[in-house]
Amino acid sequence: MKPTFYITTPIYYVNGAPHIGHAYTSVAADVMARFKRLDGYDVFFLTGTDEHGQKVEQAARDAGLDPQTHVDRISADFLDMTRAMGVSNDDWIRTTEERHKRSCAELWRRIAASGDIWLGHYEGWYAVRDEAFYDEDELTTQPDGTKIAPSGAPVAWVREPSYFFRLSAWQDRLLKLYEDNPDFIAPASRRAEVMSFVRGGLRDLSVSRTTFSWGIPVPDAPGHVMYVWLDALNNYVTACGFPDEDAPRWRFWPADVHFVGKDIIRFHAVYWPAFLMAAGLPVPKRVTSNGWWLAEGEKMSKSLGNVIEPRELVATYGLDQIRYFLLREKPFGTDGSISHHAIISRINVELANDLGNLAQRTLSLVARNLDGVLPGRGTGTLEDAGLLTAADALPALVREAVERQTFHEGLEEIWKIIRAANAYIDHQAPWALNKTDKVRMGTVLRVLVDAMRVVATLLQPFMPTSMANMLDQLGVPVHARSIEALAAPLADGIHLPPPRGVFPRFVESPVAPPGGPAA
Ligand code: ME8
Repeated sequence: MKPTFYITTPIYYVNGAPHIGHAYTSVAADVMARFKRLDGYDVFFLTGTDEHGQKVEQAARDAGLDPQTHVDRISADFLDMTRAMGVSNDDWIRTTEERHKRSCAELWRRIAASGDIWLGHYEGWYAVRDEAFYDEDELTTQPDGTKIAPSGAPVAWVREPSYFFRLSAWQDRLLKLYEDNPDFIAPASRRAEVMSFVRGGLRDLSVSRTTFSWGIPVPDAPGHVMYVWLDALNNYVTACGFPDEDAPRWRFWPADVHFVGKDIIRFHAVYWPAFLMAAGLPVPKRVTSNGWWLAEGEKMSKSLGNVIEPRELVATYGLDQIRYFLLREKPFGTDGSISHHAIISRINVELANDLGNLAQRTLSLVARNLDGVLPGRGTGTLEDAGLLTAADALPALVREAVERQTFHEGLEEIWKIIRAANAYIDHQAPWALNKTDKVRMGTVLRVLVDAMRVVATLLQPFMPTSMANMLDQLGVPVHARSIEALAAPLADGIHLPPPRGVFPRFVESPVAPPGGPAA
């Protein structure tokens, strides 16, 4: 039986249109899901939409729609974005679904049964934009006297009856969880932040609201709806069939990794494990957080009009090109900037030149000088062995990078081999060998095909369509494209199809691309 692997994205609020930040977290999680499948795991990959709470209710009101019509519409738009980004999720969860309401009611009952829920009054600051409570000392006073949260969201004073979760009782057990599991929170800088937050002491958390109704009712408590974060986090167990622990999907719980943005690490690394422990359920193994994308160096905002629409980027540059750019341009955990200039440079230098030309040069020589017949390796030289040994070492390096979410380093390792293969072909000059030593030419071309096969196999999770195309051209059968299959060599003498370019150069048209002209 294959080992299981459960991977999730945040479920996105349906208060506005999807932007590149949402697409990014989903694509990064998708790369890991696809890599794990390629590496022999039984993967369950979940994404979806977060549809309750005051913020969504307000967005519906602003749109002049009843909440259900509004959430149906925006959720469909997020699903469309998810498809457009090539995300290979196995399920699409919406928190307005019946299965989720049932699951939340049961989670609530279990936490209440453990004695960790009490009824009181909440009085304090709340930011609807973040759907989060803040302490006075976390806020900044603006010149006009209003207060804002660390995220920049405006806060308002609320006072209402509320149920509380006894978070204060979980401080030591949370700290023990972080200490016993150093990989639970990534990257390390976020882990340190969370640990210092928890060491600073935890206050009980308000987990129900009474001043609006767009939420999941608290069992046996008329007028109370669940705090949207309790509802939202629970999506991860709902999709595994909770509370039915005989459900086939329950085998995936606990999650192996939750992908989240750096803005929501506290909810996932503090509240979520505490809720689960209180309910007597196992906690996830890892919460990994991504940094922020800026648009041409600036924070994206509706008021600045610089919000990047992922589907427009894909229409302009191509899906695989954008997926590659997002994973290559910045380290996963840190902030980075999207600019048209940077996208074009990655496409033209790394995809079209380094990788595209390598394939084209090699495969057109096989087609032209060997009638498309894949030669055997023959007797190798030290240089051949150097390239092949480096290529053989690649799967382990990329696997490690994916496991740590250092995707850019994994890609850099792959590009080291691509650059080495380009240096090799220049030095061996197989085009010249065609006249002087045809046998040697065959060996050189075979070494190149074998190195490119490793590269294309490992790049599949990043650029699925282009790499399927490249593997077709390299003569790799569809059933032999896993990492394990690399151990078995391609048969000598097979016929390779005529080569076609995989990555065209991006030539700027006189019309400016969406989002303005290239910088
Ligand atoms: O927080 N750069 O949903 P949300 C990179 N519903 N990533 C970004 C980004 C940016 N500029 N902007 C957003 C919520 N993201 C809750 C989650 S989970 C149980 C509930 C990504 O629609 C990032 O992953 O505000 C962030 O965490 C997520 O979008 C927030 O999406």
